[in-house]
Amino acid sequence: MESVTATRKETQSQAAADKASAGPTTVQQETDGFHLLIDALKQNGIDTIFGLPGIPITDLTRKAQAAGLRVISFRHEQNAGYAASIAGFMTQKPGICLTVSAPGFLNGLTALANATTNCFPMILISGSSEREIVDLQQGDYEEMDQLAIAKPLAKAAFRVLHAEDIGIGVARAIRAAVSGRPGGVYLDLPAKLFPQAVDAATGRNSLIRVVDPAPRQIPSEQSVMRAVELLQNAKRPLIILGKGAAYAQADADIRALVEKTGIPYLPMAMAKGLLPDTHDLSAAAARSYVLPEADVVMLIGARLNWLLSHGKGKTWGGASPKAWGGQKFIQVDISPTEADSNVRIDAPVVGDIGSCVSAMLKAVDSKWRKPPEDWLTAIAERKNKNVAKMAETLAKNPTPMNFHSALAVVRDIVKANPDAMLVNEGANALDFTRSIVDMYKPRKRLDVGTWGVMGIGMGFSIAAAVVSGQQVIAVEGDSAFGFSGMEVETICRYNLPVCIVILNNNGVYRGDEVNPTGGADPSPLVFVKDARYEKLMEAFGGVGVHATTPAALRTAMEEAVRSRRPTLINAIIDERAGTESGRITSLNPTAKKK
Ligand code: ADP
Ligand code: TZD
Repeated sequence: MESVTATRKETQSQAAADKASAGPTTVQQETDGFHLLIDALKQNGIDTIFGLPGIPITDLTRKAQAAGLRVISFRHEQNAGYAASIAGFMTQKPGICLTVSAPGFLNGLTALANATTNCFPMILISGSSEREIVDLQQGDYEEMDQLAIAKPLAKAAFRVLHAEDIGIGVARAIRAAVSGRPGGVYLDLPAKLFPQAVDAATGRNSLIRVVDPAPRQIPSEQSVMRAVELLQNAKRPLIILGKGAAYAQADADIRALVEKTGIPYLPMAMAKGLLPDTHDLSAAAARSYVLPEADVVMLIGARLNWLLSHGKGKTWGGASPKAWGGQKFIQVDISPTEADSNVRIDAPVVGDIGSCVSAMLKAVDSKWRKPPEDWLTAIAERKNKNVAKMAETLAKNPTPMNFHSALAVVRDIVKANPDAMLVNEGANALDFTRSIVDMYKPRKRLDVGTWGVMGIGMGFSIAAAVVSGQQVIAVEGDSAFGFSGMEVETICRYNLPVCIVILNNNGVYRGDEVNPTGGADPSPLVFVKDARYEKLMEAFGGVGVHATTPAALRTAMEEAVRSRRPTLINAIIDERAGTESGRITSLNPTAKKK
């Protein structure tokens, strides 16, 4: 896309303007902010916008669609934002979320902050009100100083005031979103900007096709050698793959590094499938054994944050919650300031994961000695024991269903459809799915990420379907689903192959709590009992199923995958099934006074 879409003076009809935009005309041509923005995005390979129309961006959504961009219109900006962020994760291109001013912007902002936290590249583009009025606080329609509010939550934030600066604004936003550690970027576009007329040639010349937006960052040779030497001399080495490794799309080299070194690995939730979960070297089923036992741990695109107990405490064999376990750490990461954030990193390797892993592969030569046999055997023993125990649990068929008997079905369906995208949120619904449902291919599992945020479900599902064209299976807690449930209309409207499975236990974590006073209000943790979520899907023309047995769940999921129709399966789980906060119960502050 080279050409700047041409528009003529306002006096001409829309039809004439459309004709003009279709091909060259002889009249003097002008373009405007609307078209410059669309052209700037298209020139940079952006093909989809996730958003919600209204003043001042309604016409932008219309014109973007007319110009061939895919515009996915949501029911709430937060879901559009989550969709954009995960599209960024899947494609390495910034996902675009488009919102109106103040409240629309704020609705999108949670997703932007979540994107920054998770290192997903995303650009939130919001229309904003009249600068002069906002700055004098004179009470404009949807008045808000959006740039100032976005700044602390975004990796970068920019405002464009003149149409001929749109090209620069978009270029800066793209570079900020995808270079180095990816993140969320805010782009503020005041309403006045869109109709500003610019001479077409000047406009065309102002656009930038960003060259090499995420340049490779080559690690120093010394850092690679230091890391490889540490690994080679380890007695009990372990690799931890994080979602940064999945994002990097260096799948073949990462697999080769694991296999060539013969080092067992643990995938973080969104790195599952980078190597198939059934791989011999996966230590996932022996997690609580390998973390404290390992002597050298190499993190590839994973931070030592709360998800890894900050690299210390009991999980790592430390004597007390703050005590270090004594492991030596290698950290492969694009951010030079990530190392030493929680414990000492003995061998930081700073660079992009593709370059780092390929340099390490080269350094692992034919003289490489695989890890000691006793380490591998000890892991295999733990693994086999745990897998056998889990198989026993999964084979049970209790009435009502529990998480295990329902997820045994999901596990089979994913195994039979390894290209399907799996979206997952909830507490128990998250933890059990992560450990029970094996993934076979990279970047197929999308979940609550670094914040453990509820509400990503439908936004992620919509983006996953739009970006990949594959079947999406969304495994949702009933509470989790509620955060974005209205988007089932969006799923039906775009006829997306999304199969939602709600593991419905009537509440947050579980459904059997009562009001301790005996009063009429229900407990804050429970919902309407036996809620018929499937009817929500039926309301918009999709398929709704009420499933009370694994057999019914299986039939419904198979049919959903076969038909690719929007489907919501309300899978009824024992309301006593579930632990408060799932696996992270210990993070709940509890009152000392009973
Ligand atoms: P997880 O939650 O799976 O443990 P995190 O989100 O904590 O993963 O960590 C991801 C890490 O990956 C971040 O520290 C980020 O800087 C890093 N990262 C992201 N993309 C790349 C890349 N292309 N190359 C190197 N590091 C990357
Ligand atoms: N709000 C937001 C935005 N994110 C959160 N993580 C929470 C609230 C707190 N929260 C959790 O951490 S999990 C969860 C909430 C409300 C829902 C758990 O219930 P569920 O899943 O029905 O989704 P299970 O399977 O019943 O545990």
